[in-house]
Amino acid sequence: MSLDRFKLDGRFALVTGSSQGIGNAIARGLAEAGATVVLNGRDRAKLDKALGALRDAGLKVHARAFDVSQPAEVTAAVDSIEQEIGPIDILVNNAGINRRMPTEDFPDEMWREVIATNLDSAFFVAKAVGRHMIRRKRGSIINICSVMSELGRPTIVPYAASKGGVKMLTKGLAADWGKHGIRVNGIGPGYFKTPLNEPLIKDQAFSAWVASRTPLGRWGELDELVGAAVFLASDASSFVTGHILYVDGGMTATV
Ligand code: GCO
Repeated sequence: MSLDRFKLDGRFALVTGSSQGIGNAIARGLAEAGATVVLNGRDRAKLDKALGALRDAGLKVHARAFDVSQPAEVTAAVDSIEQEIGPIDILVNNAGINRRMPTEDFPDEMWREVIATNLDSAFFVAKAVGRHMIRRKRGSIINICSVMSELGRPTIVPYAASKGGVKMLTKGLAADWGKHGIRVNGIGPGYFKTPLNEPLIKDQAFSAWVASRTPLGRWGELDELVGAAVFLASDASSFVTGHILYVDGGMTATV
């Protein structure tokens, strides 16, 4: 039955930055497809709230608070998850922040914060999880890119640079780890209603621009990302690696 290929029963998934927004929606979707999911975030209170909500929905979830931009914390947390919860079959590198300011005013420390949270973290977590996946000769890694992996927009130059890097990290890891049976793909969200975009959603002119610039004529809803995540996490995409799947209402396909 072809739909069986989308099932994740018996699989373990780690989703970074999954207390809210895109990460939380994807974590819920992978759990609903049968996976045991480990949530991650830096804020323990937010993480516990997210854990409770998914457990109340009857889903198999755990939580681990660690800072994905700190390699030592990442290695310790990943090894602990592998020992105490299960082998990580699926990694979703989602953790990310955005800061908006003209480049000439952008503080150097804020550049470092954006690159560390969005790009360094994906490398550190992929490496820590990848070592275990290599031993098992299997795994699926999904890096959350962005339409900004392809396009520039004023005031978010560091964010776009970080997401361009995540796109090429995805293709590089696909090249490096295909021989180990590990698939590495990306999802490139368009404009979704998330806490990260709160200021933009409230800006009526900007929100109208998003609708006019998007062929489907609207912002995306978070559950519209779940299908792409389950596809790339599951055997339904067993011969897909190095691919960036844009879930953007057509924004990157058009001017
Ligand atoms: C912005 C937004 C975008 C989107 C998203 C698109 O400031 O333009 O935050 O970056 O949220 O990244 O993929």
